[in-house]
Amino acid sequence: MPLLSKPIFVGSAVGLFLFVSCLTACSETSSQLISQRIAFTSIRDGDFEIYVMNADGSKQARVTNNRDNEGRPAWSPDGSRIAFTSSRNQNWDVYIINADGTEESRLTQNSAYDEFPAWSPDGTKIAFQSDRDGPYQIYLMNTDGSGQIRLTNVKANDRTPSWSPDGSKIVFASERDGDREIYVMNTDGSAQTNISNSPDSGEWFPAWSPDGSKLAFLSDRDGNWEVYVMNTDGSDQTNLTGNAADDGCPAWSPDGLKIAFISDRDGDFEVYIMNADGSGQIRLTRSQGDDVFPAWSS
Ligand SMILES: [Ca+2]
Ligand SMILES: [Ca+2]
Ligand SMILES: [Ca+2]
Ligand SMILES: [Ca+2]
Repeated sequence: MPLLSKPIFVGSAVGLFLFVSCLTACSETSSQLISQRIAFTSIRDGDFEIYVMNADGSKQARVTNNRDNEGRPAWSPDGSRIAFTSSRNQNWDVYIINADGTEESRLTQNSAYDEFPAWSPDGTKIAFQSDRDGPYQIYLMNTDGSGQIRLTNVKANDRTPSWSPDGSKIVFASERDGDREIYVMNTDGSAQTNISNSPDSGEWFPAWSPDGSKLAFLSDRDGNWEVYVMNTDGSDQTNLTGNAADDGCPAWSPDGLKIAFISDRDGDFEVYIMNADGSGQIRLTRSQGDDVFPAWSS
């Protein structure tokens, strides 16, 4: 990042140079965040709705307006549309809406719970979880709702899919080994592999980093929910939040430098952001009631 090439005043103290450089860096970071958007779910108006804000927390605006609950937003790769789930038909279904709240359409028509949409990097497919055949399993469909196929087939819950940035793999959480673990598979459902291998704790909610090298996920191995990060082979599992409250729902910024997450450290769940090493944790929402499921637009 460009810093001042020389002190403003000849002979000025190094301290002044560092101070001015910091101001430059800080304002750049702030302007980058203002130009990026985070979608999330909030109950601030009485039931859960999809909201969008700038990534510095400014301009929080409601996208959906419905008396039932809307949740789990996922951006289309071009940033124009948001997939989400709604309970308006007495069960959960996947919908798509333009980011400005226009042109809403329903993708699943099944009486089961269809939830947690995840858009493929090329924009052509949506992975989701459904309990239509028993336990939750991972499914795939086209973005108009056609071509719904099942990818996993086990007698335990498979949930919370997330795509690799190259579109070749899907990571998800599975309870097939008796506790929650992070699994990865090819997008045709082949080669399903446990990569977290932590039998004494629950691991779920994986999110693939934009450069493909890391997975953020949740674990309760330290007694409460924390955001962790690990390499895609399961090595180097590192606690990023380290807070006695529950922390969850990690979502990477498009440049991979930051992670949005939720925490109830201040009373109820609010959306926070932090640097990808866990430093610089900042609260973005300040509403009555829960703000959850942040999703960072690319
Ligand atoms: Ca609603
Ligand atoms: Ca449904
Ligand atoms: Ca586990
Ligand atoms: Ca925690």
